[in-house]
Formats: sequence, structure tokens, C-alpha cells
Amino acid sequence: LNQQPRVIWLTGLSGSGKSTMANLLEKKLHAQGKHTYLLDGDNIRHGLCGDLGFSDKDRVENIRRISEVAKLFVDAGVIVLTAFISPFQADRTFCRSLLSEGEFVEVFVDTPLEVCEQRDPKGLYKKARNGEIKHFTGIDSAYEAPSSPEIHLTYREEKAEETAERLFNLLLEKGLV
Ligand code: GGZ
Repeated sequence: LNQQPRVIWLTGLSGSGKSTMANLLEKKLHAQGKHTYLLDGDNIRHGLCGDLGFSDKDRVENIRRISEVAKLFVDAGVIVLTAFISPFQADRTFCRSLLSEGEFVEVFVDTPLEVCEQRDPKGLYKKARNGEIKHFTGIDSAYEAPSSPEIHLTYREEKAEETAERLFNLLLEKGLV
């Protein structure tokens, strides 16, 4: 197989654009002939982690299970893209520890809270501000920003495709795709 298996781990707030970036990046990797798998809330939080909520304890367990699954995919030779808030540094470090040097690529999707809250595609920030949702990341639950991510994707006012292009180029420059 003409590819280096790895985990490209996107972390950031709700509404930061993780899933959008992961989907656009996956298309670019497919265009290069790479074999990928995208793990996100749609295929994880309904099934494997369907018993978990959003307490700190449940988030830790969510990320632990995802990390173990990601490792299995890497063993199978796949490039794994993950799109979870993954708010705690220790849990991201746990995933890194399961893998070999260079196999864990932490991507900080660094979209400011104000922008995420303005986007509010599912109206969740509004609900969190109204107290209808408790423990919402960035409002009344912590987000620990990565201190030394492999890739720091800073926010710009631009089309999602342009942001994805920046992400792809940053990965290329570092020889990670
Ligand atoms: C954060 C929540 C919450 C709370 C529901 N806090 O924008 P979304 O909707 O599609 O993405 C968010 C998703 C976060 O799930 P993760 O598995 O990525 O979280 S973690 O890594 O922290 O385990 C949001 C929705 O679930 N959601 N309640 N309280 N996000």
C-alpha cells in the first residue's frame, strides 16, 4: 500500500469546523489514492459510544474508545481522520501514546469561541447560554487548547474549501500526507 498509516486528530470547539475540514481533507487524500477512514460523532456517538454523554468522565471514555479504534485502523494500514472536540490534553496524549513516533498528528482547529457561537449551526450554543444544555464546551465545560500541535490551523474569514487547502498544504509541508 502506497501510504504511511497515521491518525490525523482534529481538535477544537463545537462549530470550529472539524468535521467540515475532515471531510474536505478526506476528498483530497482520496484524490491522491490514499485509503482513509473518518471517525466522527455520526459513526461513533450513536454506536460504540452510544452509552456516553458529556460529563468529563464520559468524554474521557469517549476519547479512550476512539483512540483504541483509531489504533486498530492504523494497524490495518489506514489513514484515520478524527473529528471530536477532545477537550482534554491528557486524552489526546493517551492516543499519541498508543501509536509510534510520527503516527499521531494533532491538528488544532483554532476557531475562536465567538465565531463558533455566531455560526451555531445546531442552536446548541444558544441552548447552552439559556441553561437548557449543561456542560457545554467553551461555556460551562473546559477546552484545553493544544500547547504544541503538529498543525495549528488559525482562523480566517474565507471559504471552507480555502481553509481545507491551507490544512492540506501544512500537512504536505511537514511530509504528513
Ligand atoms: C459539547 C455537545 C454537547 C456538550 C452535545 N458539549 O457541534 P456538534 O454538536 O455537532 O458537535 C458537538 C458534539 C461533541 O461530541 P464529541 O464526541 O466531539 O465531544 S467530546 O470529544 O468532548 O467527547 C455538539 C454535540 O456533540 N454536543 N452536547 N455538552 N458538545
